[in-house]
Amino acid sequence: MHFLAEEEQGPLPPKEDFSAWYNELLWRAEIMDVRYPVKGLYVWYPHGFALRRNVYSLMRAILDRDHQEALFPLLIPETELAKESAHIKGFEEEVYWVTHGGTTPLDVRLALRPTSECAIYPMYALWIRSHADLPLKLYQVVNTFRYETKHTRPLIRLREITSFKEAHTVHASWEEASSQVEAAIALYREFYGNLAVPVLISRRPDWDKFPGADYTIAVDTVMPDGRTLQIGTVHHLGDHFSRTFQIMFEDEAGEQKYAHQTCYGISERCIAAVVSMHGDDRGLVLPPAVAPVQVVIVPITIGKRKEEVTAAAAQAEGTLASAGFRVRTDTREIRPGAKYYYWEMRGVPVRLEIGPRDLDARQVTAVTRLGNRVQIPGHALLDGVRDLMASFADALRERAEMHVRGRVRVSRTMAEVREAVSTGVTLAPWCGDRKCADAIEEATRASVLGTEVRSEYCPEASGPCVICGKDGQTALIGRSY
Ligand code: P5A
Ligand code: ZN
Repeated sequence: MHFLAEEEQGPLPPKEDFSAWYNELLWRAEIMDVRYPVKGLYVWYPHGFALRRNVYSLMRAILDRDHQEALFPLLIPETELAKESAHIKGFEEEVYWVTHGGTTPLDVRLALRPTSECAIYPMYALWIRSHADLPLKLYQVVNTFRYETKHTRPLIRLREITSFKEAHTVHASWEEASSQVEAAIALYREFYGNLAVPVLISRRPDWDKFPGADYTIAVDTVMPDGRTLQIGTVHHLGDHFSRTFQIMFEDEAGEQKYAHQTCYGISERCIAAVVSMHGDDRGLVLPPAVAPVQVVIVPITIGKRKEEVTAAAAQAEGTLASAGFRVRTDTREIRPGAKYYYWEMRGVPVRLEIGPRDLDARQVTAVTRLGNRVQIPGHALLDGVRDLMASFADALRERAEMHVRGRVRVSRTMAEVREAVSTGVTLAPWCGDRKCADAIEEATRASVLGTEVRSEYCPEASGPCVICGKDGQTALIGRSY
């Protein structure tokens, strides 16, 4: 990896130039290497992988309260994938096919899962017998493959999604499944709350719902350039798949009934959101909850008293590590300035500097990744770092909320919509007709993302539709990734 004098690489492109900044940051901070020779497939560096592990641990901790983790196969026989007609229609252009075993053509072609409904539901049909088996709530974290034709981007639009967390639930009634949809939205809210990523939640227009769903609720965030990124979706599947796959149960009265289902998913886009939301011109800025290194200690050992400084650094590391902090001491033989640069690029929340002057004053100097500098007395190191870390996390959250708040506007006319979507998203009255949504898109290159918007950042905006003037409800409109 690149341990060369990093400062010599020159500064990152400014975050204002978002695409250039994003691409450059991903490899300099050692998140992803984009040089793998297949389009849309990328490599996780160890630092990126450590971030991924922490982010997905948060997700697992939330899901494990009332879901169980399982694992289903990657390959789906064509006969299963083609069973649900809306589903296969939605995915047919995106499926990768395995057609041969060696040189022998397969009797039944095998799809690389684009998502796992058709791998999981035939098994659910075998497993579910009675109302006592319900609700069933399973999830898996797997790779999925989608032959995306839009511009591919690391972590954002992949052909191999490496970190697809998909949950699949089964219920006795449509109403129970819709309560599960609400529960899943709450889980995703909590998850993104932990990552300090503000979200906008809305119901996708019918033509944009998941293939095979009754309705889709989407979680979007607003990227630094004002475009939205869909970072999670929750689908009410009704009984479409249970009728297709014969997922039936005997109810309390002894009658055979079709089950009702939901599914919901998140990909490594959640990491794209963390990187993009919090990063700055000097590199990554990571929330302490997921930072692979939470505290880096830089001993200032130039000149005399090297041993004393080294011992103090080791003692500080021991104190913090045994309290559960992920802490590293950087003892490399390079200038302290080069170390600061290196760890700032990688998003470490708190840096401790310990030098001769700190020894004399019986203190350490602590600097957060947002530039807050304080002296912590040696005897109060643990509490001092805890407090500083907590205030850093709060500041990060506030900054992200300010960003999103500043990018959301209410519009009443098409002129206002056009203006608003050049820098962010807008809430505007829309009648619900696809024709009007198409007209908005044609005029602004922004689309109707959803209605029934739920977010503390989004005021109500009903009134006459911005296109036809008929009665309209509040619609979330934006340009999306
Ligand atoms: C829900 C889980 C599904 O596939 N089946 C199981 C349902 N929904 S989805 O909306 O199609 O995908 C879920 C989320 O995955 C992200 N996503 C992607 N991320 C990176 N690259 C892609 N090509 C890609 N496609 C989808 C989105 O965040 C989406 O909400
Ligand atoms: Zn209209």
